Amino acid sequence: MKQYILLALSLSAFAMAQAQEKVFPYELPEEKPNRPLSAALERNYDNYLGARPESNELYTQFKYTELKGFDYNANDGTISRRDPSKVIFENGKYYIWYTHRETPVAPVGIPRVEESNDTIPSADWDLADIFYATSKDGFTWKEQGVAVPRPPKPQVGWRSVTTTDVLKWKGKYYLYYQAFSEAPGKSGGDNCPVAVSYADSPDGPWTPFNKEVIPNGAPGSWDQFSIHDPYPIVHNGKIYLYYKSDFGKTKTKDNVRMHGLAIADDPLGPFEKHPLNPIMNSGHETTLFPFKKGVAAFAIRDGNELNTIQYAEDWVNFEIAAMVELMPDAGGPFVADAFTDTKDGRGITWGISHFANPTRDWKKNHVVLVRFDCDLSLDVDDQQM
Ligand code: AAL
Repeated sequence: MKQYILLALSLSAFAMAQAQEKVFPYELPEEKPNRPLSAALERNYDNYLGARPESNELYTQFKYTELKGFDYNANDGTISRRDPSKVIFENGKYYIWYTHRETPVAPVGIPRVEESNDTIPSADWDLADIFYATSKDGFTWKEQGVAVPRPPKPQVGWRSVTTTDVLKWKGKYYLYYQAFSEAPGKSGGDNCPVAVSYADSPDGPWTPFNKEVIPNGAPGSWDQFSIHDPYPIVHNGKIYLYYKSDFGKTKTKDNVRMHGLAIADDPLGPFEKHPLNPIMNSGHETTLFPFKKGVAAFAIRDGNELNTIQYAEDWVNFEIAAMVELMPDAGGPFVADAFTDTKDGRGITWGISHFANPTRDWKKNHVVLVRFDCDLSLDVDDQQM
């Protein structure tokens, strides 16, 4: 009799557990449950690429590693390297291009126009040239020197050329960059259009096109003060160049940053700004890569949707795909399929980014390049990071 009672009790406990599991499962189901859901749970299934961060292909954590091979004058602030391009692999090695400043003193504050002159920079990216470096393994780099120097006055960019990114198109190479014809901050914002130089080899020599290739917007438009962080990718047989601009009266006040898109059939233009610009409501520097049919973008540091990775299947209308932390500043990823016009982007696992003011001393203010690793590849499994 006692045995029957025990059996009955354990059967009913089992049945209760089963029933409960249907309502409060211990494992979060990957598929959307077929029952009324709270707004938060609806969103969890409708808005993200996976029900848990671990199953969301655009979720990752980031790991950082110091680079070897760069000399920073004992980090005294007189040498800065920042805003790296995406990484490309050519001639058996990796290449990056970046902003290189070497000045007698560091810029104090961001930006300090009153104290700047022909040799004292107003900002970390003032009085800079575009340098490049190569590496066999992505950790140890050899600085190869200048790729694009600032041109003589009054050519566009005579004051500073910065924040470059690379395009490979029909066997030629193109570097797009911010071209300053006055010290950053002088007219409030950065006030720079985009210029371009081209070469037959990633080792140069680079020929400047000597014209603005993407001009600032008309007065009153969202991108009237600057076209920052130009970032080209090949899509649908065209050049999709993403960029960032600042709305705001000054560099430090009321500033809102968003992303825009300009499209061209030819690397030297004309570039047509997308009618839906701005196409991302957040983000600082531009980091994007083909992903499946669409494009994925980092929303770094600024805006309502900061610290997210976003996805646009049509390359224009971005949605939040994942929330992340400790994102790379100014990330320049190694994007193997950036220029192949892929319809099945494979994602990224590493790149170069920057850390600002590593000594935490404004008198030694400068920026250093670092490596980041992440797990945003469709070909590499989670365990490899
Ligand atoms: C960066 C970029 C652009 C800005 C400045 C230098 O991180 O957004 O390049 O002009 O800051």
